[in-house]
Order: sequence, then C-alpha cells, then structure tokens
Amino acid sequence: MSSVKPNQPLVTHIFTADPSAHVFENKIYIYPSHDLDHDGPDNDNGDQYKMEDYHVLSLDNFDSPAVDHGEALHLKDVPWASAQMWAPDAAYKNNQYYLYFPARDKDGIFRIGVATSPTPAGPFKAEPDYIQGSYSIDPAVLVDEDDQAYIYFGGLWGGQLEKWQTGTFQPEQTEGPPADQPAIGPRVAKLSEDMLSFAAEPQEISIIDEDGSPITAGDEDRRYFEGPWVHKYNGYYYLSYSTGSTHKLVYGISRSPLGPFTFKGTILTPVIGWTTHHSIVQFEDKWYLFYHDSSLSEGVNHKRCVKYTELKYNEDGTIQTIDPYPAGE
Ligand code: FUB
Repeated sequence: MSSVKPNQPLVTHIFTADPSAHVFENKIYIYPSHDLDHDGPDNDNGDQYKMEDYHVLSLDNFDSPAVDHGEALHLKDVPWASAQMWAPDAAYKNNQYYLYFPARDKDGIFRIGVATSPTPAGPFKAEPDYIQGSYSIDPAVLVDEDDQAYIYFGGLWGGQLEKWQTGTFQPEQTEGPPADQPAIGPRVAKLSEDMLSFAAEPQEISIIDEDGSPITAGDEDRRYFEGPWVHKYNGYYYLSYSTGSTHKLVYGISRSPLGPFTFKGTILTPVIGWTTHHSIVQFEDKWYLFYHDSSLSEGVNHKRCVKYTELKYNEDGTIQTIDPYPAGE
C-alpha cells in the first residue's frame, strides 16, 4: 500500500464522502460516509445518497497508507433507522468513543443517533433509539477544553431543516425565509455528561457579517447550507460549513461555542461534484482540511472520494483559501 498524498483520494476500493477527522491515540482517524454505487434517481432531495453503513479509516501519519478498518456500523443494526446513513462524526469522552450519525427514522424523518465503542475503529453499538429532540443531518461534535461537549447539526433541502422552522416537523414546508430575511442557521445543543442525549434544547446559531447584520437567506455565497464543523484556534471557535448551491466551504469565528459567528471567508473553492463537506484537524504542528470530491467517478455526485490537504492560517487568524486542484498536481 502506498502512502497518502495531498489532494488525492485516500482510498479507491470504496467510495467515501463527508470525512470527519480526529486525532485519537496518536493516529488520524477518519469517519466518512460510505457512498453506494447505484443507478437510482439523483435529485435535490438527496435520494442518490443511499448509504447503508460506515467504514472507519486511519492514518498513522501523513507518510503512511490509509487503513480501512472495515464495517463499523450497519443500518440493519440500528433499531430506529430505516435508510440513508449520511455524514457522521465521532468523539471521545468517558474512556469511550461515540459515533454520531444521521439517518431517516421509520417515518422518513431525519434524526441523529449515537453508537459507542471502546476503540476508535469500532465496531460501534447503536443505542436503541435516536437522540430525543434531534432532527436533520450532519452532526459534528466538539468536546471543549472544559470537557463540555457540543453537537452541531442541520442541513437544508434533503436535510429537512426548512421543515423545522416552527420547532415542529412540517412535512409540506420546503421553502426557507424570504431572500432578504436572516438565513436558517445550523443548530447547536449541549450534550449530556454521558454523551447520549441533549442536555438542553437545540438552539439556532446566528451567522452575522462584520457589521453585525445576519447573513440573509438570499446570500447564497455565505449562508449556511449543511456540513457544520467547529474547531478552536487561538481562543476562537471557528464554525465552517458548506454553502450548498454555491459549492463553497466557508467559515465564521466567535468567542463562544454558541455564536454568534462573524463571517470571515472561503476555505475551499468548489470541487468536482455537487456537494462539498469537510473537517479540520491539527496533527502535530500542522493543520489539515479533510474534504471530498467526485473525481474518482469523474463527476458522479454520489460516488465521491475523501481527500486531505494542509490548511494554513494568516497571522490575524484568518484561513488561507485553498484551491482543491493546485497547478502542477
Ligand atoms: O453524504 C450525504 C450528504 O451529502 C451529507 O450529509 C451532506 O453534507 C452532503 O455531503
């Protein structure tokens, strides 16, 4: 097996997407979605993303090959779920590893579940029910320096966040707010000490511009779409996410894990394929962006591959914009 290279697929024997990377036990563990190869419909509802299981990948370091640890959790072993195991994340606390994942429940509503394992590679055992009060997709968990864990989540369109604008599920509601009104924000909830439930009701996160005005729903270059990730750098919380219809990864910063987050700029310009989704992790003295594109399938939206590249900060703490296809590579 050859060592991984920046801007190249981490693995090619399966299609992978939505990489959540963490350093556990001095290695880099990556928790991706596992894209299925099929000829079904491709639409704005995300029906093409039919995933049924998770594989955990790991790297000893950036000079080593990527190891696939095999199936870590399958849909058939999640009692409450019926379909579409989308972008997961993992966390470590209480001497245990937790895998957070969205899936449709038996009524077709996206919920977020949790599964546990004594080891970072799994296999994971799912809790019997989804996290009460959870909804939508793309969980990302930050365990803060004081050990309080926060879960961020939410996605528009197929991720159903428009349907929760009143606080209860409105199946017919597909529209977001008018273009000049504040955009729908991602959600955040404190997790309980045992990491298995919400300690408080989820709150909507506000993303504002430098003048303090909310980013509006019509501002598709900056408004939240899906795929939240929160990391800390120099005392600031960085919330990064996908803009969906404009295909960028962008970010804002805050002094609080609950926001509001002030919009700062673009991390990654558009990749091959419709979706863009990422995580940011420090390994030794460098920072890395894990992301995906559809290059391995020459552009098929639901046949994606996970990649990484180095991420650099400017002296003022802003992030340098990354071109996923640098000249000469
Ligand atoms: O992989 C399925 C969905 O596509 C994810 O949940 C979204 O973030 C997008 O990448």
